[in-house]
Amino acid sequence: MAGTLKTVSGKSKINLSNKKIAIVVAEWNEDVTEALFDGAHQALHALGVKKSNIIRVNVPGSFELPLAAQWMAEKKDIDGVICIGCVIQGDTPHFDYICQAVAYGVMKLNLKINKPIIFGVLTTLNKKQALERAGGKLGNKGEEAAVTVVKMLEIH
Ligand code: RBF
Repeated sequence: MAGTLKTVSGKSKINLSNKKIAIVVAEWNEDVTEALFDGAHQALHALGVKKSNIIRVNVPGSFELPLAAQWMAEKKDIDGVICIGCVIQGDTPHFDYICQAVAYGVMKLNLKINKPIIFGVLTTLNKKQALERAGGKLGNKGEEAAVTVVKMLEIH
């Protein structure tokens, strides 16, 4: 059994109508990252975040996610950031370098900025695995990222 799915069930316990969330989206494997973005955007709205308070920024690839997330998180009015990406294993070791750099960069940013910066990055062996997690049979990890940022705002 894969990990527990965290799906949207009703509104958040806190008032999210004045919360502003940035979603940073990597353009590599955009069929996957667009589906993840849609999942995150719809879930944030369903939980109570106003559409006008969801700010989207695109970056070329996942490696660029931490810096763009930092730029967004540094803005006073941004309460949290969701990083969306999809890194698919190829024939060379780039996969390991990119995944490690992004995961470490995002984690470091959480502690530096003191705001929730969510790791919504798929790291898969192939496109099929990615699509299964981007609205396919294993749910939508973008939606889970939205639930996660709201849970972090609820406990802060
Ligand atoms: N970015 C992704 O978001 N997903 C990928 O699967 C991906 N594969 C890459 C493979 C190679 C060989 C290279 C050089 C880059 C890849 N990138 C990928 C882009 C990377 O995140 C970044 O945008 C570029 O390396 C420029 O800094």
